[in-house]
Amino acid sequence: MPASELGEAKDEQKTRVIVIVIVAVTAAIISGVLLIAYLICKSRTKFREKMENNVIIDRRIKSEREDLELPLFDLATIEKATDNFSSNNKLGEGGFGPVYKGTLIDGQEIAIKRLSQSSRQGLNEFINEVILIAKLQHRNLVRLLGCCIQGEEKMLIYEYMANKSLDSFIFDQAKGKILPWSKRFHIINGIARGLLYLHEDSRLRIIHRDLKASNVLLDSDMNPKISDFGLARIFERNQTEGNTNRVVGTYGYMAPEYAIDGLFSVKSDVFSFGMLLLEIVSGKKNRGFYHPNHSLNLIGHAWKLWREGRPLELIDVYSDNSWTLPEMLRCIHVSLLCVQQVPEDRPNMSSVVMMLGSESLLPEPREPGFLIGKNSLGVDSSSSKHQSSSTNEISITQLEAR
Ligand SMILES: *[C@@H]1O[C@H](CO)[C@@H](O)[C@H](O)[C@H]1NC(C)=O
Ligand SMILES: *[C@@H]1O[C@H](CO)[C@@H](O)[C@H](O)[C@H]1NC(C)=O
Ligand SMILES: *[C@@H]1O[C@H](CO)[C@@H](O)[C@H](O)[C@H]1NC(C)=O
Ligand SMILES: *[C@@H]1O[C@H](CO)[C@@H](O)[C@H](O)[C@H]1NC(C)=O
Ligand SMILES: CC(=O)N[C@H]1CO[C@H](CO)[C@@H](O)[C@@H]1O
Repeated sequence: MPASELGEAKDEQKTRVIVIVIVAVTAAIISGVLLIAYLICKSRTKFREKMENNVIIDRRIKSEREDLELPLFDLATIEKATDNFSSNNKLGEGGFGPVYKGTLIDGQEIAIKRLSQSSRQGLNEFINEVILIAKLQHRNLVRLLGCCIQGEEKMLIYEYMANKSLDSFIFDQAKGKILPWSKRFHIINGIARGLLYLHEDSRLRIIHRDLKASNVLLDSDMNPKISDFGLARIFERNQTEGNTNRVVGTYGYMAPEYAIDGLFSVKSDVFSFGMLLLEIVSGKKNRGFYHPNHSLNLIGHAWKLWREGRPLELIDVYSDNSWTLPEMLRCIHVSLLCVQQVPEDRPNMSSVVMMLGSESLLPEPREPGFLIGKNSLGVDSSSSKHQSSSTNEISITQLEAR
């Protein structure tokens, strides 16, 4: 091969290498730029989505509010009423955030439920509560006065309940004593009528799903009002049963078919009502119930005493003679009917209200669900050792059922 040709070939090779290098470098730069642009775009979209979501939710709440003619409170008014959310005015923790007491300029007392800003789940419950409770009006349901939506702040404003929640009375040795039987019976009937309204008499059919002593509030005359509709569900008129993968509620009050299979219906609320009834009558908690002679929970204990024909041993809270035997026996009887294992066996709320108010003969209860206490979701029932029982009563909102 001649030298000149050889040189040409070498030059060609050089050019090729240069071209390849240039192409490679360009490609790398371009893809780098594209990648950066993509990342920026993505984070922007995410941010925008978040903002849009927020706007959509705010708009939704606002339109619901307008439909419902729910008054809007100014943030400054609320800050003033609660002394800037001072810890002195904090009443406790509700379903989706802290609850404060406030006093408006005109002297009216209010309770404010403030959505904690980190809680995504809380937002759903907040909206649920706005939509539901604003449509409901009954003297045994807590009344929503308005809401406050301003910037990041979202709050619901309720009438103030002077005597706090039912659990602070019935589970307290000292305060329990000042709650005579007549008041207890009044409270029981009020809760039953509130629940009946939710199930059958309102425009909607509503399953509360988290009925428990701490969700029953008492006004200054000790009238009971059901509160906390964050977990409630609306049913179609013709719907009888719902199913969920997310079992929410509170252990100790959940019906077995709900806790285990996620099936809820008016009858799972009836179970919770029966449980609550048993707690009001006995002054004891189902969860954390302890008896030296067996490992049954409160339902199991009541059932045992009932079958042995000595139901009145359930009761040791009344030092006075204010109670009337037939009423009390009837309440125990009705509560056992409500907590029966099979949902179809449980009475509906109209029957419950009727049974509580009459002296008609009641059917014999069948075996209740959840007789065994302490973590008894189908596990070892013969264990008789008493574990340190948790009296934690926070509603569970994140539990996966299956
Ligand atoms: C509440 O706090 C904010 C900021 O911390 C302050 O600007 C405002 O004046 C306070 N309002 C009252 C009523 O104290
Ligand atoms: C309830 O009724 C509506 C129409 O009125 C119907 O579309 C729906 O399928 C019914 N649901 C059930 C569970 O029967
Ligand atoms: C437990 O059983 C014993 C023996 O049967 C009995 O004497 C005692 O009263 C029971 N305890 C309670 C709290 O019922
Ligand atoms: C409630 O139960 C009673 C007795 O079983 C029944 O007659 C009545 O139709 C029921 N009410 C509703 C609304 O289902
Ligand atoms: C039993 C009980 O504590 N009742 C109280 C309910 O609230 C009113 C108003 O604050 C009090 O006057 C009652 O004593």
